[in-house]
Amino acid sequence: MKQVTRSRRAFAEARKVLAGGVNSPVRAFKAVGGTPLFIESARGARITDVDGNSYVDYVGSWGPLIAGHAPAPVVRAVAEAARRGTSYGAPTELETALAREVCRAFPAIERVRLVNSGTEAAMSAVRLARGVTRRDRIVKFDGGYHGHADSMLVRAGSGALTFGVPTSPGVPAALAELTFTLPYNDLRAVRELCERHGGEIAAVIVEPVAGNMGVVPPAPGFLEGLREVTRRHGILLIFDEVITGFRVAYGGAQALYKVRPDLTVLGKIIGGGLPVGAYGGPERIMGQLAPDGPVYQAGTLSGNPLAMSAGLAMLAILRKAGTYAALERKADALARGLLVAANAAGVPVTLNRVGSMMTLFFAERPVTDCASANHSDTQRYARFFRGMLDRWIYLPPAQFEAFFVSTAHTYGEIERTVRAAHQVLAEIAKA
Ligand code: KE4
Repeated sequence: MKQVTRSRRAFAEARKVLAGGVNSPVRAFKAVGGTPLFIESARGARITDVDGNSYVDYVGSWGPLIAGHAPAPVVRAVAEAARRGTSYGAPTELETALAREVCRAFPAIERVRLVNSGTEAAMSAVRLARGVTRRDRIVKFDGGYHGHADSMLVRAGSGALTFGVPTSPGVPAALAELTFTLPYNDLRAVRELCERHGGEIAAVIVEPVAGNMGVVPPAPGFLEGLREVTRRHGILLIFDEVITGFRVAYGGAQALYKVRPDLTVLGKIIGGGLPVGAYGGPERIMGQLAPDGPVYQAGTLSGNPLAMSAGLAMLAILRKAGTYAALERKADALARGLLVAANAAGVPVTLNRVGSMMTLFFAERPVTDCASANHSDTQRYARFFRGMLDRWIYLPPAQFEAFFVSTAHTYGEIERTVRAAHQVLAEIAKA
C-alpha cells in the first residue's frame, strides 16, 4: 500500500509559507482529494515521490516532457550551459538558434520573441494584436486557457474551470468586458459576433486543439472557418500552441490542420522542462514590438541560456526520424486499452485524443466544447484518479486536463496502465 507520510508532512510545511502549499493551484489535488505528492526525482516515464513511491507519469509536467523526464541530452546541455554562466541579461547566440529552429518548424513565424512562460507569451501576443490593430476587444472560447493574464481569465479553462471560477475575482469588469467568449467549435457564433463587432475586435485567440477543458479536437472546418472570418474582418488569428506546439506534430496543430494563424503562442516543450514561452508571426507584425516598434514587452530572464540549451536539446530529440510515429502508436495503444477497459466494466466514457495528448471523460455523450465537457462526472474521475494512483499510475489530478504520452513510455508501462484501468473501472462500476 502506498505510504504518503513524507508528502503529507511536506504539504503541511509548505502550507506554512506557500499560498495553498503549491505554486500552481491544480497541483494541490483539490479536485481529486488526498495529499498532493511531493516529488523527489524522475527519469523516463517514471516519477518518484518523497516517500519513495514510483509511478508511471502521464502528467509530464503538464506537457513539456514529450521525451520523458531528464533525457540525457537535455541534462547534459543544461549542465554545460550552467558552467558558462546562468544568465547574462544580454543577447546570446543560443536565443538566435532556438528562434531559428522555431521559424523553421513554423513557416507562419518569421520573427520570434522569447519569454518565460505561456502566460507571458499569450498576454504579449494579445497586447501586440491590440497595438497593431488599434482595437481593444478580443475573442476567446469558453474553457480555453491562455494563462492567467487578466484578459484571459474570462470563462477560462484548466484550473479556473476545475475550481469553477472561470472568471477570476481581481479581473476588473472594464477589462473582462473587452473579452468576448464563445462556445468552442461554434463557427456560426463566431461569424455572427464578427458581423456585429468585427471592427472592434483585435484578435481571436484559440487553442487549435483544446487541452484545457480536457482534450477537444477542432470540428472539421472550424479552424479553416476561423481563418476566413478573421481575415475578412481584419482580425488577427492567434493560435495558442503552448500545448500543441511540437506535441501534435513538429510544426504544431497549424501543420497538422494546415491552417496558418497570424500569431502563434508557444511554451512547454520548447523549454525542455525549463521556463520558456514564445510568440511569433510575420515581420510586419512582430516588427511593431519594442525596440523596433512601439508595443512594449520585456523580461529579465527572457532567452535564458540554460532554458535555451534545454529547448535546443529537446527539439533535436524530436527531429529524430520516427519520433511522432512512435508517439502515435503508443498513444493509440493506451487509448484503445482504456476504452476496452471502460467497455468491459460498463462505465460510460468518452475519450478524445489528438496524437499523444488525450482525455478520458466520464461522460456518456461526445465532448465537443466546454458545456459538454462539463457534463462529465468529475467525482467518478476523482475515483478513477485515486484508484490509478493506488496502482502506481500518476494521471492529471483534474478531469479538465490532458494525459500526455512521451517517447519514454514503454509498451510494458502502457499495458500495466491498462491493466490497472480494468481493475479501477470495474470497482467504479460496482460503486
Ligand atoms: P504557463 O504560464 O502555465 O507556462 O502557460 C499558460 C498556458 C497557456 N496556454 C495553454 C494552451 C496552456 O495549456 C497553458 C498552461 N497549461 C496548464 C495546464 N493545462 C498549466 C498547468 C498549471 O497551470 O499548473
